[in-house]
Amino acid sequence: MTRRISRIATSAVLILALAGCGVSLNQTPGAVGGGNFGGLPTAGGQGSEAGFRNWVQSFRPRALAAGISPGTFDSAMAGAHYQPSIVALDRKQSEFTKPIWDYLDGAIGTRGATGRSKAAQYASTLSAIEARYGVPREIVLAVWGMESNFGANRGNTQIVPALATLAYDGRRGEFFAGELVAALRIIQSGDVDSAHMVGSWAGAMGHTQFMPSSFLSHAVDFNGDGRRDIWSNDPTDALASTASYLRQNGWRPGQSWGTEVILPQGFDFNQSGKSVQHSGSQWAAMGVRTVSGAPVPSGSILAPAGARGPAFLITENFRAILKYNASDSYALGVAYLGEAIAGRRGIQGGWPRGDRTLSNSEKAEIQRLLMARGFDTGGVDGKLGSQSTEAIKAFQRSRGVTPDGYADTRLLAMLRS
Ligand SMILES: [Ca+2]
Repeated sequence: MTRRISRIATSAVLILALAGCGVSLNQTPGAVGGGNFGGLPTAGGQGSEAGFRNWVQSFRPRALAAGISPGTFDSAMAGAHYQPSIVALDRKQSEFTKPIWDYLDGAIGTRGATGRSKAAQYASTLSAIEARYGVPREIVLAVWGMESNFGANRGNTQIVPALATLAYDGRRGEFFAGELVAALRIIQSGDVDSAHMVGSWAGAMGHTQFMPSSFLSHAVDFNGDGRRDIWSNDPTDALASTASYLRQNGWRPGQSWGTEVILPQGFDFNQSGKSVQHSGSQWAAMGVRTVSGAPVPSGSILAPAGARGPAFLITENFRAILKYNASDSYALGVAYLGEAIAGRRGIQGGWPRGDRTLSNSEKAEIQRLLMARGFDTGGVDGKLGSQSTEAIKAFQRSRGVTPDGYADTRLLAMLRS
């Protein structure tokens, strides 16, 4: 048996809940684009235009020290104003997130058909991308579908003012200050000017919603016109940049993301979760089989709705998708939108659709009660990530119930008693 701590669980990721997008998470990739920006006079939710202008001036020397020219900084910031509406979006916390089955229904929906028509429209481009990066077209198309509905929702928020507002606001100021420097670096490189650098309110840009730091690390000029252009109507550079991103984050050509599996009666759920990996033959020896009857690949078992829902055997390629966005739901959305685009079957197992959705305050209560009992969830934020799941499994083991890590009303009742 091999057992290791998932790189995903330990990597520093920033998860931005997108307003109105259920469990959809913004992407996490890349190194923050420069230096230590701590100590700036941030607004702490009490922002004003005057305070913003002061912040911009105090930020200027740091941007220049990071290699941004005075001309680039001053012209990009000249039209930037404080945007309270963006701060409001950043602070908006919905009390309910969709259960994974509703999220996947919404994420996939009719996009399989759209994806197939895009596959036909961009067939030669996608062939060239596959040949260069080894990422299959249905995965690249699925990321495009998930991120911007195939370019329909690329966002038209001015990125520099948005990032400057979020950096000044300060709730996650360090992160956004780094992304602002990365955005200025992109403008300085000539790929786009500040007026055309648009995207979503939290800084994700273009067809496949790259954060500026990810753009700097992974964007490519695939059509050879001299600019890395992920913004214009032609998706070529954005799709190639996405494939480049996945390849550089561990995508293995010729392998799949994984497959749905059927677990044997009495499966030991201590073996589930991304921190446990086995070879395909080891899984087969434990009685795990694929729904298709194909050989079981090597990897980890993921059972997002616990013992009463479907199970998946995920490979390194699934982990590469998680580098794009560290949410199991998101990665399954990409995987199964890809299956739909490729004309393959969807998820065969049934979800526990009758389960009542826990509110975020109930999830936070679960975390608090686990912490009080000595099971470390890594904090109380109402979001049940990898560490919370491990804490739930440890609690379930201590109570002698199936340690599937699934949080439902029964778990909450057990913790309250
Ligand atoms: Ca180009």
